[in-house]
Amino acid sequence: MSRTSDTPFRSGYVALAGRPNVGKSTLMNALIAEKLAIVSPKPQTTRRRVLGILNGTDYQVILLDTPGWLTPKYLLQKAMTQAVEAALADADLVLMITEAGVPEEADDPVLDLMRTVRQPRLLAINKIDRIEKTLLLPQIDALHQAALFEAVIPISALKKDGLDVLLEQIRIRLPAGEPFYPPDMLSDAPERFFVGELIREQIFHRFQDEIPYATAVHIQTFEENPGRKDLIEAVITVERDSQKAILIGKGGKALKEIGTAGRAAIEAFLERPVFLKLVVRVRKKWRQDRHLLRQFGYT
Ligand SMILES: Nc1nc2c(ncn2[C@@H]2O[C@H](COP(=O)(O)OP(=O)(O)OP(=O)(O)O)[C@@H](O)[C@H]2O)c(=O)[nH]1
Ligand SMILES: [Mg+2]
Repeated sequence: MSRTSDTPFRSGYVALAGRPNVGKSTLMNALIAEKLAIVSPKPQTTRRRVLGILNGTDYQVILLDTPGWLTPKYLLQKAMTQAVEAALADADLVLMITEAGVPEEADDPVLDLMRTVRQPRLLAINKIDRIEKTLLLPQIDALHQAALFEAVIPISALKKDGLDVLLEQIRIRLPAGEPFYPPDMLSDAPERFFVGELIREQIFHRFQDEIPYATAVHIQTFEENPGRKDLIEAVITVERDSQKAILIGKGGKALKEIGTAGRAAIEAFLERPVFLKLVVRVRKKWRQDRHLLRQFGYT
C-alpha cells in the first residue's frame, strides 16, 4: 500500500438511498463485485441496511444499502424508513439513486429527504441501458436544477456502465483517514443474516401478490460441523394459513423448490456445502408486532 502525502488514504461511509426498485442493491453488489444484497424485480426487497466494504489501494468505501424510501403503512415499513434515516445519519456522503426515464416530480419524497441531509450528496441515474441517451438529457438537467447534488452520474448497475466514474466521484469526497475495517472483511453482518436473505430472495422471485411482503425468514439453527456439512434450519414466517399452504405447495413441491434453489445460493455464498431445513409457520400480523420485528432483526 504505497502512497504519498499528497494522496492520503481515504475512508468513509456512503449511504445509498432512493425509491424502491431503482437498483440500489444491484449497484452495491456491482461496486463490491460480490452478491451481498438480495435483488428482485419487486419493490421493497431490501428491509434492513446492508453494509458492504470496498477496498482500493488508497481508499476504503463502506457502502450502506438501504430499503427503498416510502411512506410507511405498517410497523415493518416504519422500521424500514428508520433504517434509511439511520444510514443517512451515519454517512460521510449520500448517494441518491434514481431511474433513467422516470423523471422526479418537484415534490419527490426522496428529493425532500435529500434536502434534510447535511452531508455532500451525489446522484446516480441508474438503468441508462433502458433508454436512449437523448431522452436522458432533460432528466439530468432537471436534477441539476434541484441544486442538491455535487455531481450527477448516469450509470447502469446491471451492465456495470459508468461505475468507474461514480466510484471516482465518491472517492475524492471521502474524508482522509485510516480504513475502518480490515481488508478481508466484506460486511459487518453475520453469515446467518445473508443465509436468511438468500432464502427470502427465492420467495420474492417465485411468489406474487402479498406473499413476499408477508414473509420473514429467520435462522433458528446454524451448526458448523467440522468434517460434515453445516446444518441450517430456517423458519419462514407468513401471516395466514392460506399463504403457508401456497408456500408449501402440493405435496410440498413449492417448499422443496425454495429449498433446492436457496441451498445452491447459500452454498455459492458460503463456499461450502450445507444441509438446509425449512419450516413454515404462521404468525398473524407479524409485520405489526414489535417483538417479532425485533426477533427477525428488523428493529
Ligand atoms: N435494466 C436495468 N435493470 C436494473 C439495473 N439495476 C437494477 N435493475 C433491476 O431493477 C430491479 C430492482 O433492483 P434492486 O437492486 O433490487 O433495487 P432496489 O433499489 O435495491 O430495490 P428495493 O430494495 O426494493 O428498494 C431488479 O430487477 C434489477 O435487476 C440497471 O442498471 N438496468
Ligand atoms: Mg434493495
